[in-house]
Amino acid sequence: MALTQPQAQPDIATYLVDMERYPIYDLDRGVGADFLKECQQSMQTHGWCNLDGFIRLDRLADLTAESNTLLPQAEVLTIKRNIYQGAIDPSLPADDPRRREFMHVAVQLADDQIPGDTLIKRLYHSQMLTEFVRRVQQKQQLYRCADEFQALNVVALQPDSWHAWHYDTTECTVTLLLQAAESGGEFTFLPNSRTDEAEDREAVDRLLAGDMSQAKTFSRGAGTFTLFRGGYSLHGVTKVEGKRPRITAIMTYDEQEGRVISDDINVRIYGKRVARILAARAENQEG
Ligand SMILES: O=C(O)CCC(=O)C(=O)O
Ligand SMILES: [Fe+2]
Repeated sequence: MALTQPQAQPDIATYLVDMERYPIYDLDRGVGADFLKECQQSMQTHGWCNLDGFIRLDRLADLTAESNTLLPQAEVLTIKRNIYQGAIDPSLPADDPRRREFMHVAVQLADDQIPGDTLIKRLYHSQMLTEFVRRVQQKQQLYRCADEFQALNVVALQPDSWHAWHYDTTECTVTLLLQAAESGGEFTFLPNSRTDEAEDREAVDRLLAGDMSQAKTFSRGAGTFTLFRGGYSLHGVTKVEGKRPRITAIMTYDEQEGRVISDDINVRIYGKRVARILAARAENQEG
């Protein structure tokens, strides 16, 4: 009887990503190494790396259809938050724009609502993709976020809604546009508008006052993969116009392995559904 060796599962990225344009399968040699260098330079020079058509057009439809199938189960999240998503410098005057709270309304699937066998979850879990993100961000170590709610999210912005200006709570999030708005819904940001020590207050003030002249925006078709430093770059999405919702997958990474987010923050973001899950768990542990 012939013995067959178990075949290693091919990485889902080789199926979904346009490897001719974006050869992420080998970042150490040839075209892959050249491409990586370009991405790193773009991060260093501009603070972003925008990869249009990252997902193969012939595969994108499946990815989008899958999100559209899951989204009816998603919660409508209504979150009031300031741009820092929390702590404000107490020395700021009461009318400072940095104290302002913005309303964020989105239909949002949390990680635990996205099954493990979906293409999007498999793509997020792809070692090849995580390694690519790590190398572009030039981190010694980079792990997918281990939080059961935050790790991977699918966010639909309905017509007339926008994603309020904010800094992410993790440094390097990646966004993959699955379905573009008919118009509007532009991802807009101030690359590296702050460091751990300081913030470009002039640029931030301008954006908060509605002046987008210093902000960066791209025309991004569905399938575009964008890397930036969301924890250090004030960003948001302009108002979605037309009839079609704008859908993005948000992939979260952290330099620390096993990073989870506090229950308080998760309840604040994800609301009653997550509050119920956590309360039921606490009860089980007591009982
Ligand atoms: O939808 C996008 O392109 C960005 C979303 C975002 O900034 C976030 O979820 O933190
Ligand atoms: Fe963000």
